[in-house]
Amino acid sequence: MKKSSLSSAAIADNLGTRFIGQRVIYYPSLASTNDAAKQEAQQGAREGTVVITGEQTAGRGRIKRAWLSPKGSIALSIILHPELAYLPSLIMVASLGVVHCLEKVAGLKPEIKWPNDVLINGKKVCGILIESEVKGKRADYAVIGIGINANIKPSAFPEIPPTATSLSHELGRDVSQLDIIRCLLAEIERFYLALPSGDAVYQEWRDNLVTLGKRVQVSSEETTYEGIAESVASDGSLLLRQSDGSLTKIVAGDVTLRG
Ligand code: BT5
Repeated sequence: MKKSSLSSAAIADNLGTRFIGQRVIYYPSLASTNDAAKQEAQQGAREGTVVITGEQTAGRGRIKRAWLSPKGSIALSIILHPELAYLPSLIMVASLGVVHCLEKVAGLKPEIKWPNDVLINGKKVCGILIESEVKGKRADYAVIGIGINANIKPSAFPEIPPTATSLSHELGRDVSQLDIIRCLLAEIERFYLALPSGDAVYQEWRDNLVTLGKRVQVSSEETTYEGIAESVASDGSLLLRQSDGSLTKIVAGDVTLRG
């Protein structure tokens, strides 16, 4: 069965990328691929190295939240050495990579919810966690961590909220994790390589955001804002029009759609 055929060789074989996925480190089980990738990066792993696992036992979301990745999920992290200026664009690269690969491989119509979720039919199927180490004017490394609910039944896990879905739940059948992973690595490299050529990645990301034009509530650190999600800036921040007419720039937060 295809889903049990995950291995470093199966993922990297004839992948056709320049660097992403040319080296793949596969573990059947791991605490967190982001933690392992950060360790690899600190030890000088080359750009494009991918750490991937069959299940995470301590997967992480943002701000110390847990991310559940039972067997049947996809959990991987990609090590990059981007220029500092490209760090804010990595969330765009990753989200668009996920959207394109789920369209191509699974025939689904995913949408991006600001700042780091990919949804299918309004439910979260993928979370993205980007972590980086900056030394002076240089990004020492960045790690793009991606978790996709592939062949799992979200309702079987009390820790996964009812706002989540999975690919198998949406399709009514299991998907090939290998096909999704290989496509994902190629798509992410394509968008990453497009960054120096201008605004195309930002524009496509903005145009795929389900959040824009909607009335939303945004919880950001200790403040909660409400208003219309008017646009996003090219640094990835959300521009929220509040009822007094003011425009607030929000760098990070959690969005709830209102009505
Ligand atoms: C995220 O955080 O959505 C980022 C998740 C990134 C996971 C990847 S997997 C590979 C790499 N290695 C890691 O250790 N992490 C990355 P956030 O927006 O903070 O969402 C976290 C919240 O999502 C949790 O508080 C739960 O409510 C919910 N959640 C947990 N597991 C989920 C799942 N499998 N599907 C949907 N929602 C989930």
